[in-house]
Amino acid sequence: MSFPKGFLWGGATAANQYEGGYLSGGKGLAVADTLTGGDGIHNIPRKFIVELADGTRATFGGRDEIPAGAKAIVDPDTYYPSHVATDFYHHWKEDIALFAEMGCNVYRLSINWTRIFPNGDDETPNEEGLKFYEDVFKECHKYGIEPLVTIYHFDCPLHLANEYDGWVSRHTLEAFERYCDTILTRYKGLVKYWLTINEININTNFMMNGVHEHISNKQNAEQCRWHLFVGSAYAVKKAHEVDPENKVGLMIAHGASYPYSCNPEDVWAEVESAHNMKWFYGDVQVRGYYPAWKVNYLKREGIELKKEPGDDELLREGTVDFYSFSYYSSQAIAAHPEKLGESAGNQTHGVKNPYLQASEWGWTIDPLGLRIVLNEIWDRYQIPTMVVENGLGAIDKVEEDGSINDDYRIDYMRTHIQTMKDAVEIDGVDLMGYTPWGFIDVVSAGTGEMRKRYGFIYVDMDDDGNGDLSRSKKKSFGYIQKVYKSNGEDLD
Ligand code: BGP
Repeated sequence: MSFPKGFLWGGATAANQYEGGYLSGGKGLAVADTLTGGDGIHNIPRKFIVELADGTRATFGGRDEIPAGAKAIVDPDTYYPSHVATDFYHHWKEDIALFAEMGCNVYRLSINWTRIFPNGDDETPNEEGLKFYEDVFKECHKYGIEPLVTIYHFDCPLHLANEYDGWVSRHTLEAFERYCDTILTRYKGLVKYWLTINEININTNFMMNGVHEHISNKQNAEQCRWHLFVGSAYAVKKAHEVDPENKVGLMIAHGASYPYSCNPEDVWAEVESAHNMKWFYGDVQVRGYYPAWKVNYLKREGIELKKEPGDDELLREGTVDFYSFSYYSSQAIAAHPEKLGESAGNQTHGVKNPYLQASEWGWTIDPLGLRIVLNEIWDRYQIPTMVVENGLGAIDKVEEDGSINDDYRIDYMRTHIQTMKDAVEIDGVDLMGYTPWGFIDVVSAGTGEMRKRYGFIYVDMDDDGNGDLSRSKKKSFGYIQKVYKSNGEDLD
């Protein structure tokens, strides 16, 4: 047997892309609730409507820099995909039953911070929100499904973003610590697997972390990262104090990256890119301190992190139990990319890899890259690892008879699970589990689209909010069920 007994098989979602019920049960607004839809295939970004300091309104792209003092708003005449999303809030029992039928023994979900603290920094938590997740976790246990909970997944409370510049501010970190105290205590015994900050390496911008000036102001970007690291370490330490049985992982977008050629300049460009995009975040959260190159960079740039006494110690004490990551694609990195074409992905922009095909959204499809990444993580850190996101975003066609024949998705899953298996069986990597992304259709984080679907379960909802939200099984549902029920032995 290649996958160990008790291997965690399941799927992953995030509250802001799945839950809906954006103001139900006492929930407050998060930044994600102010993000419109976009169109990824045609490169039209998601947008924010903001009120500027002088009271006028303006629209910005999701990844743009937003001027200091601007406040994102919900415009009554605009469609916001997260408001209903695919409505887990009203379908959770039905959905969890489907996850069980699929053969899942783990379900990765995130808690929406603003369901617990509507403004992020309220004095007391919202009991209705706490109760909602308690019921969800109990329902999971009914079926022998272990919840794996992401504490923070792209859902900075809007109040903290608008009034405090999000994670640039110590105030946001302190509010986050209170939020951690509350959920870790409340769900003791119900949740034992936790992830701290989703894709901590992805961005420091307003969309992810409520930061206005994150490009022109490097100090802001670095201060935001510092607070995220301290917050993550706090969560780990607290989780261990609350219950020594708790196991806590980091969460990094960890695609594979290759030098474009054997020209040492390309090789060095890849080393630098991997440092910046991946290893910095892993090193801090696994080893507990900033690597030398980063310390030197901060000095060179004249950036001085604002720290409080005890922060450095906390970073060392709050190192993670396992290395969990998302894997979708790979990048080829060149020293002189301007001479070559570009390829897209969720991590960084590289250049086109002539050996690989890409998805409709331009994300390269590279199953062997997953084995490479699993090996590099295991070789570097020697702690258990887990693939907590992986999958293919594609346009699905519903046939006359209601069936969805997503063989392209089955191919993607089969080839990726095979390389995971090789990593375990041949390379000896300590892999704990696998939770493919959006195993039920959810709103795309990057583009706000519904048509970019990852699920094995289809949800009737389109890009404009039309659909009855009914659930149906795609062909891939049967495939993944067979894989899970055979503990990864039957991949044909
Ligand atoms: C990761 C996020 C997820 C998710 C996924 C797919 O970056 O953690 O939230 O959405 O990528 O990306 P997208 O939805 O943009 O296709």
